[in-house]
Amino acid sequence: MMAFTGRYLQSARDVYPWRENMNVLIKNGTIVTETSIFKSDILTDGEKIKAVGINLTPETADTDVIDAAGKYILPGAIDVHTHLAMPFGGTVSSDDYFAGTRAAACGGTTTVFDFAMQDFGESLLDTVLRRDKICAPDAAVDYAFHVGVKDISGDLLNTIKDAVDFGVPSFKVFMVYDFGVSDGVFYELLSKSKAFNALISVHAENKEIISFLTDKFISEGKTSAYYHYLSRPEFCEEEAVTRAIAWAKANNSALYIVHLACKGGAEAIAQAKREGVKIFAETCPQYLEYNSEVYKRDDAKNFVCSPPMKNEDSRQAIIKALQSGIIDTVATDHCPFKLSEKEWGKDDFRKIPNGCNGVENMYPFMLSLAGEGVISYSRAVEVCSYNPAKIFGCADSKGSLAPGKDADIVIYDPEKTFTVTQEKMHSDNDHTIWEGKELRGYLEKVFSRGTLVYDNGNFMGKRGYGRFVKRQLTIYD
Ligand code: DUC
Ligand code: ZN
Ligand code: ZN
Repeated sequence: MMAFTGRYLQSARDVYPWRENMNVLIKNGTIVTETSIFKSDILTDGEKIKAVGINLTPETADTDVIDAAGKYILPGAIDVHTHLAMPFGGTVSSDDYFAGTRAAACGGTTTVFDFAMQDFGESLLDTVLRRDKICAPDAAVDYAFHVGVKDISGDLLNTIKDAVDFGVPSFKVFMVYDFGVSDGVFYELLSKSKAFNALISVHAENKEIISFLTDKFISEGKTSAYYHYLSRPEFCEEEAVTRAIAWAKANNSALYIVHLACKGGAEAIAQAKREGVKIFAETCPQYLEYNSEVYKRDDAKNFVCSPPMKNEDSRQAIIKALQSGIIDTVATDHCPFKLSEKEWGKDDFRKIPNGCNGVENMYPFMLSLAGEGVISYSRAVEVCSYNPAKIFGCADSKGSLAPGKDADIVIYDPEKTFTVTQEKMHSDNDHTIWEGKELRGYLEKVFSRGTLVYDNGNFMGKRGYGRFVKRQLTIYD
C-alpha cells in the first residue's frame, strides 16, 4: 500500500462530529460516467471536485484518503420528481423536507427536485419563495423546484419570467386531479415556454375517462384497489400522452413527460422523437419492477399511485424504452403515505391517498439492474444523474464527475448484496413498496458537495445543509 500524507479514513466515525466540505482523495476506484468506465482516483477540494486522474496524491495534511479498490465511483443521483410534505388526498405526504432529503442522501441521491404548488392567484415566483421558506431550513441535500402551475390568468402568465430569472425554469401541469389545468391553459403554456426559456412537463392521463370509469365501478360495487388500476387503464395514459405530444408539435415546443408507465405512450414518444420533436420522457423504478398484478395483493393499497402500475406488456415496453434511449430520465414520484392513511380506502379505492415511496431506492435499484445486465452502469448514471442535470439546467455543477463540478460522489460496492426492509430505510414513512427486494450491489458512502452524508447504513448528514440549486435551461441552445 502506498504511503499517504493524508489521514486514512476507515469510517465516518473518524471524522465525527460534523465536518463540512472535506478534502477527500478516493484512490483506486472505477469511475462510471454516462459514456465510459475507467480506473481513476478522484480528489475533492472543499465543495468541488479538484482532479480526476491516476496516481493522485493528497495535497493537504487534512485530506482524508479512501481506498476504493473494487468499488465504483459515481456521480450522486438527481431525483427530479418528488412530492415532499405535499397536501394531497386528504392528508400530507409523510416525508417532510428533512426526512425526504435524509432518505435521498442514504440512497445516493444528492439533489432532489420538489414541486412548489401554486395557489390560485399567486405569482409563480411567490410560489417558489413560499416553498423555499419552508424547505430551506430542513433540506439535508441540495434541492430544486419545479412549479406546479394552476393559474395563468391575467398577468400571472408573465410571472414565469420571474421564476425563470430566480433559477426555476421548469413548470408542471396536471391533466388530472381537481387542480389540473384545462387543455387551453396547457396549450398556452406550451406556446410561450420557449420564449421564456422554460420547460413544461406534464402528468398525462385522461381525466374525463377516469372519472367515468371510477363512477361506473363504484356504482357496480367494485371498490377494491384493483379498480384503481382498471379506472386508469393503458389507453387513458396513452391518449393523454399522444394529445400532449400533438400540442408540443403544434407549438414547436419542448415537452417533458413525467412518470411514463404504458406501452402506447412509449411508442408515441418514440415516434415523436423520430420526427425530431423535442420530447423528454421519464419513468420511475416502480413501473420497471411491478405490474398491475400488485393490485391483487393483500397490501394492494400501498401500491396505489397515479398513473398505476400497468400490465406486463407495458412493463416490458418501458424496460425496452429505457434500454433503447426512448426514456431520458428515471425519477421516483416519491409521495409516501402512512399505512393508516392508505387504509382509508379499504372499502373504496377512491379514498386511498395516491403515492408511493422511492427516493432512497431509485439509485440502488437502477444500479442493481445494471449489475443484472438489464442496462449498463453508464446508462444508470445517464438516466439518474447526467440527463436530469442536462435537461433541467444544472449540468454546470451537477450530474458528472469532472473538475469544477460539485463533489456529489457515491462510492458503490457492486459485490455487496442488500435486501430492502423498512427498518433499514431513512424515510419517516412506516412501510416501503420495496420491502424484501434483493439488490445486487449497494452504496457505501455518499458525499454531498464534499461532505459525507451517508456511510454504510448510517445517515451522516445534517438538517439545513442542503442548498437551493439555481438553474438555467440549455435545451433550446
Ligand atoms: N401521483 C401520485 O401517485 N402521487 C402524487 C401525485 C401524482 O401525480
Ligand atoms: Zn403525477
Ligand atoms: Zn408526481
